[in-house]
Amino acid sequence: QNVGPRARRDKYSVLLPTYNERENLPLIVWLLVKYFNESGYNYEIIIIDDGSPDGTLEVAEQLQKIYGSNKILLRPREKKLGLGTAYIHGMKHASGNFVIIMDADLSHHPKFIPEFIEKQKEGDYDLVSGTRYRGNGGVYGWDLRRKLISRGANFLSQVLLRPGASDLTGSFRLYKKHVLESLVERCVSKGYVFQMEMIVRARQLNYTVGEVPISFVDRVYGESKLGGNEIVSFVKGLLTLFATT
Ligand SMILES: Nc1nc2c(ncn2[C@@H]2O[C@H](COP(=O)(O)OP(=O)(O)OP(=O)(O)O)[C@@H](O)[C@H]2O)c(=O)[nH]1
Ligand SMILES: *[C@@H]1O[C@H](CO)[C@@H](O)[C@H](O)[C@H]1NC(C)=O
Ligand SMILES: *[C@@H]1O[C@H](CO)[C@@H](O)[C@H](O)[C@H]1NC(C)=O
Ligand SMILES: [Mg+2]
Repeated sequence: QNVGPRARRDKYSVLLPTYNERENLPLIVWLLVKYFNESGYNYEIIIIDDGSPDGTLEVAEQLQKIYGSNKILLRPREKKLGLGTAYIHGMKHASGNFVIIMDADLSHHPKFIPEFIEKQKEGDYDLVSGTRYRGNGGVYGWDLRRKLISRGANFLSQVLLRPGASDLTGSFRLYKKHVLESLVERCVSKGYVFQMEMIVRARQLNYTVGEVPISFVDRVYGESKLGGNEIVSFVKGLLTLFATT
């Protein structure tokens, strides 16, 4: 399906940043392999582990043995240096002309990837963003507090930034590689604000954005960590973006 000459040349590099994802990694990789295999697109999976104390890297090495070192690339770093720089680090090693960014904790289901790819081709979009706030999109497993925070953050950002995309803080996205490179160069924020800045800068640079509704599922394994500090730094980051764009 959909494997014309153009599609055959395209390659999708999936960046999987991990920190303590030992329980989640085997399943996410298996699902990625399954959906790529079924849809016939060329791909590689780049795992960027930041010295997880739970042995995530050892699990990744096992997976590399199972699926092959042309499909699973390991680009670990010594210690936890943060998500933003993990993407940059992974991107440098990506050989695809498209890059897919997603979480490794099963919050983002690989079944949506073929939809991202088809959407991208449909409008030759520069980036395709997964959205929890349109169509069949949604969130599962969050308590009311977290839903309200997320909605509130998104609403406030929509009002202040008018970014032309419905989900600003989501991190399940597909980029043309050169577009990702040019955006990353310009983005200075950290944490959730980083994802938002990427979309805002994309709009400034007149990049085209496609959207695919996704269901986001809260992590089952591992620690969740949204606290007061994250909220404060999000609001600070949002206001900084508002002031500087
Ligand atoms: N390499 C690397 N990966 C990270 C780092 N921090 C988080 N990650 C990974 O980035 C992805 C998203 O982080 P999460 O901790 O799930 O962030 P979140 O979804 O906002 O929050 P919860 O799932 O509720 O904890 C996951 O795959 C993490 O393992 C980091 O410092 N370095
Ligand atoms: C991938 O697909 C091929 C044929 O389409 C099949 O033979 C193979 O078993 C599949 N591999 C996986 C891991 O699903
Ligand atoms: C984006 O498009 C607008 C309107 O067409 C134009 O004024 C602006 O210069 C463009 N920006 C860039 C970076 O190309
Ligand atoms: Mg998560």
